[in-house]
Amino acid sequence: MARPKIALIGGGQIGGVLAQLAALRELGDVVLFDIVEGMPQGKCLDIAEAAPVDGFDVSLKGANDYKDIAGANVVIVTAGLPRKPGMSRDDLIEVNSKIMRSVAEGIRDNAPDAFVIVISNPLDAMVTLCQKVTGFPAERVIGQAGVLDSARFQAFIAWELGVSVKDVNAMTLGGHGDDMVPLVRYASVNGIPVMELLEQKYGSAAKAKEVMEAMVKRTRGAGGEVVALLKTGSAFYSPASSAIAMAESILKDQKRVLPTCALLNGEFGVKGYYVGVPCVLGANGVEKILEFKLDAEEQAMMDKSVAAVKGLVDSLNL
Ligand code: A3D
Repeated sequence: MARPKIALIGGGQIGGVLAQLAALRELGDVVLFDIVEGMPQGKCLDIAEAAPVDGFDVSLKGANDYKDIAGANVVIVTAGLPRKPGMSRDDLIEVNSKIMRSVAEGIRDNAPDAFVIVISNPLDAMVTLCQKVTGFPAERVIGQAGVLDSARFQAFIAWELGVSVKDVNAMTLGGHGDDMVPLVRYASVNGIPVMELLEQKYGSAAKAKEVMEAMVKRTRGAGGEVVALLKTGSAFYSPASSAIAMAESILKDQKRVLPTCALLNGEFGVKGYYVGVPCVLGANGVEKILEFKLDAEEQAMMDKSVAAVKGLVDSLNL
């Protein structure tokens, strides 16, 4: 039986880590595509030569021709420019939408049965464009942002409370921008509300609220925090890990509930736009969108985040 095939479009910072993680986890054979000649081939050779040390049995191939992605089960897209200090994700729309159009055509014409996970920014707009150009059903075209935004929120909570990241549950909804919605009410340590634990730690509800607000703010600006430190690009280890978790859930039909940028059809009061929401990801892609009641404050934050997404997506005139 043939191994699954994973095509990575964009062989830059995130693409390279994606290739290595996919190989280390033996998710399938990897094709790393980029327009730069030699670079994806070099990265693949480098990773493949670590196989005897790490002990993985998959093949890795660098490519500059879309024909090489034929038969891919999952395609992960990172083609496009990352931001530099002082830039917002939205500043990338003009240059990255041109790139995304050509990438989506390449996927449509060469891997018509693939599931597509987009990472390129501005995320919500790039997923929308990718789905429109490929014409693939929406359950097969999704975006990675929420897994990472949620992981950052979870990490900050774990560090604050001095507990394992494995026991923290927390999620962000909405667009992948400064208005994203970290859900405080549902943040827990193995089911124990985080707010209750903060109150115990600090002895007052007011201080607990202040500490949580700081973590929410840090989560919203977490991408920018890394950009400011790196100076030459944006986060790449954590976005790669996040997209691999989504790909793995689809390839292994795990049915994990992961915050996913998915096309909504009335859920959370949104119709016809891609926005981050919890989804069941399995062998059929987005198998279910898990809708639940937001309180008035959460809904207001969600509406604000969705308005920002709509403004950007509408500017593409699709
Ligand atoms: P980078 O290291 O620059 O890699 C991008 C790659 O895309 C480069 O190797 C380019 O050669 C390649 N490329 C450019 N044009 C094309 C094309 N037409 N076809 C194929 N490949 C092309 O960037 P990166 O890997 O750090 O980031 C990639 C994207 O992910 C950027 O848009 C970032 O903003 C975005 N990003 C998203 C998140 C999310 O969580 C959503 C996080 C971090 C970065």
